[in-house]
Amino acid sequence: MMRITGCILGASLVVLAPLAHADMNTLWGEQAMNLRADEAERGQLFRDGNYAMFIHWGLYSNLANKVDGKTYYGIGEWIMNENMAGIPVDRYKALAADFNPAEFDAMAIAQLAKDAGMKYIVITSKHHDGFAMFHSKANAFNIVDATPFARDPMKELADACRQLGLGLGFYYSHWQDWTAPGGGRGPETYADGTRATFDDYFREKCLPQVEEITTGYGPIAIVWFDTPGGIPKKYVEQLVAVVRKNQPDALVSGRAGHGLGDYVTNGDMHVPHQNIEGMWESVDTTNDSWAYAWYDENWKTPKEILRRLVACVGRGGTYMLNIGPRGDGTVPDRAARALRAAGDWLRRDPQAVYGAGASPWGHALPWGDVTAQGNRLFLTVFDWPASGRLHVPGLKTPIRGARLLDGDAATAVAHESLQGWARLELPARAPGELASVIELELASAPEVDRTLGIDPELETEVLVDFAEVTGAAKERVSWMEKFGEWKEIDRVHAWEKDGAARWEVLVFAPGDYEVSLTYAGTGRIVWGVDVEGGEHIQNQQNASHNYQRFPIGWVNFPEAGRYAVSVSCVDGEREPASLKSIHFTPVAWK
Ligand code: FHN
Repeated sequence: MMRITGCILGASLVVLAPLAHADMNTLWGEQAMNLRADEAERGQLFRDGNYAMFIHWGLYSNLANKVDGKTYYGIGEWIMNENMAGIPVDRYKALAADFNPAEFDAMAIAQLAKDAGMKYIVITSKHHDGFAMFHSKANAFNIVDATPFARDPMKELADACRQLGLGLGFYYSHWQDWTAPGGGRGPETYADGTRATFDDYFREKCLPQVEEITTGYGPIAIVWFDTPGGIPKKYVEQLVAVVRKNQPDALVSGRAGHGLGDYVTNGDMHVPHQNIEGMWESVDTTNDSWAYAWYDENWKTPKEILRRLVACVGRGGTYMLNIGPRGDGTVPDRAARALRAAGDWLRRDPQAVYGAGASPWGHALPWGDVTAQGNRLFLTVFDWPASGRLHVPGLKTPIRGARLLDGDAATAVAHESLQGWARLELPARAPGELASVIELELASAPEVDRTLGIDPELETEVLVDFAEVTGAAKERVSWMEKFGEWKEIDRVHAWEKDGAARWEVLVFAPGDYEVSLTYAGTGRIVWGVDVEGGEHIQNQQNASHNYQRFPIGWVNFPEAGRYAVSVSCVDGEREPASLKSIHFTPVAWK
C-alpha cells in the first residue's frame, strides 16, 4: 500500500502537503544510489552523451489519462493505480485489444532525438503496468501477441537508432508489475487462486524478459531499472549479472537498487543547484506527465529546456528529457518543436554542452551558467545584460582571450579584471535568440572564489541551499503538484527567535538593492534582513501555502566588497514560515 502524506488523491483538485525527502523514496523506492563505474569503459556514454531522450510509451498511452469519460490528472503511466483511475487487472489487460499504434514511426522518433542533439534514447520496454512493448516469449501480455498492431516497436527503434548512430537503452520495471501474479504491487494469486510469490514473478517473467531485452536488440547502452521498492538484493544481483553477461558495455541504472547500479539518478524532475561529484543523471519531462496525457499542454519552452540541460552539465551531470508519444505512436507536435528548437541552438554552439563538464563556481550565476573543458570556460548567457556588460564574480585565473561564439563566427570580446570580478564588454544585443555563449580561454586551470556574487545589473536569487543556518531547520522537501509530478526544494523553517539563514555575498556595485523573499507559510510573518555591520530592515508581508515572492524593502551596500547578509523570522508564525530564497535587484535611478 502506498503511503502519501497529507494529500487527497483522486479528487479533481489535489492539494498536497510537502513530503519529507524520505517519503519520495518510500513512494517510488530508493532514488539515490551508489556509484560503481565512474572510471569504467561504461562511463564513456555519460561523458560524451550528456543529453538523452527518455520515452514513456505503453498501453497506458492509449488511455491518455481519460477513463470512462473522466480525466485523471497525474503521470499517465500510473493510470491503473488506485490513486488514479483504479483499473482492475483484467479490465486493463483487455485494453490491449484496442491498442493499435499504427502511426508509430521509429525512424521519425530517432530522427527527432538526433535533431534535438540527443545522443541516446531510453524507452519503456515494460513499465509498472507489466505490458511489454517488445515481443516477449516469456509472457504473452506484450505488444506483438496481445494487440492488433502485432509489430515489435523496440526492434524498429533499435534499427533506427543504429542507422542514425544513436545509443539505445531500455527502461524495465523490475520490482513493480501490477498485472503479473507475484509482481510488486501486483496480484497475489494466479487465475486459479493459487498463491503467487515475488520469486514466481521473477523466475517466470522478470528475469526471462531482461534476458530477452538484452539479447534480442543488438548492443544496448543502458538498462534503466526503476523503483526497486522492496526487492531483495539477490534478485537485483541476478538481473545485473544478466546485463553484464549479455551487454558488457551497457550501464545499469542506479535505480536497480542495493547500490548495484553504475550511476546515480536524481529524484524525478530535479535539476540540482550545486555540483555533484561522480556519474549522475537528472530525468525530466517536456511537460508534466511522463506518459501521454491528453490535457497536458504545460510544455517547457526551448529556452527552459536549454537552461535545464546546461544546468545539469554545469553541475557535472547528464540530462535525460522525456517525451510521451500518443497511443497512435505520434509525438505531440509542441514537444517535437521545442526539442528541435533547442537542438538547433546546440548545433550552433555545441561546445558549451558536449564534452563539457562542471562549472568551477559549483552553482549557476545570475545571467546563466558555466561549463568547462580544461582551461576553457563556456559562459552560457540566458539573460543578456541590457548594458552589454557581463559581470563574472570571483574569477581568479587571468583571461587569455574571450570570444563571443555565434555558430562558425566568433568575435573577440574586451575584458578586464575589476574588484576581483571579470567584466566583459559585449554587444548590446545577444547574437543567439535563446542564449549566447562566450568562450573564455584562461591562462591556467580555472580557479574561482565560489562566494555568491550579486549582479550589478540583473536580479540575483540566492537560495537557502547555500546558507549557513542557525536556530532554524534546513531540509530538502519534495511534494507532488499532482499525482507523480514531483517538486523538490531546500527550505529553512521552524525558526527560533534568534534563528538565521546567513550567506556571504560579493557586491560589485555599491548602492541600493530591492530585497524580496520567496517563502511559504501561514498567517502573519515578519521577516528581518540584516547586512552585517550595516542596515537592518524588517517587514510584515502576506503568506501563502505555496512558495511566492514578496518584497521586503531596500538595503544599501555602501561599497564594493564582501558582505554577510542574514534573514530571520522576527515575529508571527515561525514554525511553518518556510524560506526558499532571497532576491537582490539593483535599484535603477535612471
Ligand atoms: O514510477 C515511475 C514513474 O512512472 C516514471 O517512470 C519515473 C521516471 O523516472 N520513474 C518512477 C518514479 O520515480
